[in-house]
Amino acid sequence: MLQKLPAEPHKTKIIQKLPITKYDERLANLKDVCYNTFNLRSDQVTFDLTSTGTSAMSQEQLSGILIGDEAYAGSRNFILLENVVKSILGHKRVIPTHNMLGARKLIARVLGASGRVVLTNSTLADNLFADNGMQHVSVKKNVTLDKIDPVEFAGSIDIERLNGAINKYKPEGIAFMLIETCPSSGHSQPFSFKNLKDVCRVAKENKIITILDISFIIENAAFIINSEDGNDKKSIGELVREMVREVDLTLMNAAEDCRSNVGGFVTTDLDDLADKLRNQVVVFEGLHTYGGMAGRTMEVVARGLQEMVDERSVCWKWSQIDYLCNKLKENDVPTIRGGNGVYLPVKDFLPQLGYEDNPLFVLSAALYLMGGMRIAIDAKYEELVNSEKSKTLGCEIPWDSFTNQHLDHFAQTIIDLHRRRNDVQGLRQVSTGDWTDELRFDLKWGNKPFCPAVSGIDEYRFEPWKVKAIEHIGFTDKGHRVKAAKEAGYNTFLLKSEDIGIDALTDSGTSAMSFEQWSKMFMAHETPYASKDYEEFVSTVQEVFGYRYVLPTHQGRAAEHICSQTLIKDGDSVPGNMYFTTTKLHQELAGGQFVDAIIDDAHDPDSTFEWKGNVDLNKMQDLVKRVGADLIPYLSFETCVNMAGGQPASMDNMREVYDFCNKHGILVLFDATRCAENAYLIRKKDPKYQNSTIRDILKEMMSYGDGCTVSSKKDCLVNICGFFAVNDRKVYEKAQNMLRIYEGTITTGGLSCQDLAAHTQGVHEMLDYNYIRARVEQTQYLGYKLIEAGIPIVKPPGSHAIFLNARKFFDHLDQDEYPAQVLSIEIFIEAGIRTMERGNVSKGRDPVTSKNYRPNLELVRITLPRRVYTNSHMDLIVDAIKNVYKRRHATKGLRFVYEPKELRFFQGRFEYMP
Ligand code: P71
Repeated sequence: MLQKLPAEPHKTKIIQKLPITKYDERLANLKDVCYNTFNLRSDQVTFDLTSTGTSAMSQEQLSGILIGDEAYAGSRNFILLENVVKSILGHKRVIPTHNMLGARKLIARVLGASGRVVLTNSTLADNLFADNGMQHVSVKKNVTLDKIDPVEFAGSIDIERLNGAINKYKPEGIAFMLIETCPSSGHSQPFSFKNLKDVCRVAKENKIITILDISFIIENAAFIINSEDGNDKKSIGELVREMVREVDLTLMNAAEDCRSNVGGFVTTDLDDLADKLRNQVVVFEGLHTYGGMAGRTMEVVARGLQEMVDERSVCWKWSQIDYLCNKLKENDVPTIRGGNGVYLPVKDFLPQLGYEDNPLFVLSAALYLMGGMRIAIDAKYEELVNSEKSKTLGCEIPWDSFTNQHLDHFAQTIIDLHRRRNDVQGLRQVSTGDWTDELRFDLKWGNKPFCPAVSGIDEYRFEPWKVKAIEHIGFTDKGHRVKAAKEAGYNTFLLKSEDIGIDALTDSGTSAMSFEQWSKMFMAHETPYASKDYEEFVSTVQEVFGYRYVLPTHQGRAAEHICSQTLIKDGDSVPGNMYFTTTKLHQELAGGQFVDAIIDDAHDPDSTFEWKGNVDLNKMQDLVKRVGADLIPYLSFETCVNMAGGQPASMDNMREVYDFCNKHGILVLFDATRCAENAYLIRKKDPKYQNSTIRDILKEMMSYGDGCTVSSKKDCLVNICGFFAVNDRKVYEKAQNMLRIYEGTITTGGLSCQDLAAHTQGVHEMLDYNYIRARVEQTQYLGYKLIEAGIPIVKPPGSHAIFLNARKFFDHLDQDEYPAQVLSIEIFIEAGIRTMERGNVSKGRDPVTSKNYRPNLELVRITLPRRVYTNSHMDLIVDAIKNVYKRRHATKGLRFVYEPKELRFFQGRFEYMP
């Protein structure tokens, strides 16, 4: 049996922004294309619900794009494809083609002949075979729509019909037998393995060639494993090979289960057939070792073929389609569960419409209008409307491209439409044309609205991006994790990444970049000197943050080093709204002393005050009184304070603090590392800003300061980079010298131009309201779910991380038994989730007494990388923590077996107390 997965067995590597439209725009777009969704432009469509060429690739597949051997003959990529076909499918010969039609073209030339018939389980005639004079004869089992159920294997061939057809046309009159895996013309229903074997036996007896279209073999195999007797112990890989062994040839549309964007091939073990096909390749496709595919495409296809039998990814697609299907069924929406998506029976949906009202096109147009979804109709019109296929509209779900939040949106749109189906009117055709892409429609009743105007997408709650590339994550069993934890000395910093399922150690440098960022990277011109990429880096930071001078650094602590050395002199006091390790260290290295100036609420994990990041003006006042403003070079003002739990400061506080500092000649320098998150929370919590853009809010925030240091590895959505920006020319000049000495040239700060270019794009993306909402709301989602489950956390939930209160969690442990360390390792053992201890271990020992500091806050940080994990992963984290909480009182404390003198949390090793 295939296991149901609660969350993706991968993380997001690269995203692409989804085009989001408004109802009125969609209505206008629909009118423009005369209600034919085929002709909508991709930038008008939020969700293309076709699986063809739209799946997310693995990062290994994607990187294959860059290692294409574009040789005309005998390319390395083709040799790889041959080897993978051998190992995955078991066939020794492969004939590459540019796509599925290329493959069918070769078949038609070699095995087809005018007047012969094609026996098949497809219910729609193949246009290419028809054009070559072949007749389509469906021998599929007859199953009425209401009886369709995957366990019925409705894609099977009716053996009696098959025998009847053989008797009628005689083996000489039959070109070949074509069996499609989960054919879309049959609502993506599978055939059974027994049926395949029976069909192939009959074909063999009659010397009829059998061809298996393996484009959806994985979906078909999944059904067999899950519901056909005697197959539940097989792996997907085994079953795929067994299925292929039954037939003479296979055909593959590589834009489906191989998850390429394009490409195809034919495979066989029959040498003379392979030779004949090869001779046709050169006529129609290309040379026999590339067949109309770029070398890079063959690389992507080969890697995709290799990966497609990965059990976990199959389980996830299975779980996703079940998830969508169940949501619809729970809401009484008539739904057919197909291998490749859910299929909506048109008659049940729109019973008031007749054939002449074009109900299939109506349903497609209505789903676009209400939810920004496109289910295009692509066929020869007359044949389609007279076929089985026209009875349903298939919402295909590409591999790994959409999250369950997207699926929630699809379900809600379909449910809403179904509830109000009586308000939908028909379309009349106003053009002629054989093909559906040529058709134009108009409203049947021009004076009535087309369909109900529900809000749908305009109040969506899904990630505003789709997944373009994924990275598989380590999945291990508990036994393995117990061992791994022991080997790592019960310290999450010492765990190997390959043993981690969900990595919530840090949000620093762990973001998924966008395709837009990658494309900007590729366009950069590398040079260590002055460059366009540097200029764009500077002008973007100037424009967004509002400061005059900008210096790139390789990351945040380099900016802090330069800032501190430039501004602090021996004996200075540097107030800040809570310390951060690297910030404080550089202030001290420059001769300063950190003074905590955050409001008291920030130190109380149970205070639910909304602006726990605020600076306490009384503390500032006291400091000025105590040391004098002359010895305070600047206030270090952190946005969304990390160590306080990702807590924001209010705009009012920033304004008042700046006024105060100005009056005393004290500079305000922001640590603007998490500034967009703070801006979002201002918009959310301060009614004065509810209609402002993130860009405007950030600009105003920064106007209450004289400069900033930033670790761009957080909000700026890059994996490496930082900067120092300042208004004062003298400070800038001094800092430039530091940059030359310590970091690199003044135009790179030691970075590549690629890094600068990715940063410029990242800064624009962080200001996108839809993005930053999804980002912060994911953290809030996790926080409130934990609160609901009664887990003690720092309140209120912050922007980048949730902090577990380990002291309360393990109330039976003494702080010197390191409850936060225990909790972080227990969460790993429970579910492979990596978190960070922020308590007694991190704080260290008092050098005078050698005793542990025993800080007030004994916390475990669950930090969320940006755009990487989904809410399904959040649910998994919550479940794991609930389980640890249930057995908390049986959990023992830890003690050091190796304790380094400095920064002991990085390298320290522990054992459980006896
Ligand atoms: C985080 C980090 C990264 C980190 C740093 C030290 C120990 C463990 C992990 C880095 C920050 C930060 C703020 C507010 C400056 C830096 C340094 N945070 N200011 O939270 O949060 O930036 O890492 O780019 O040098 O895991 P840098």
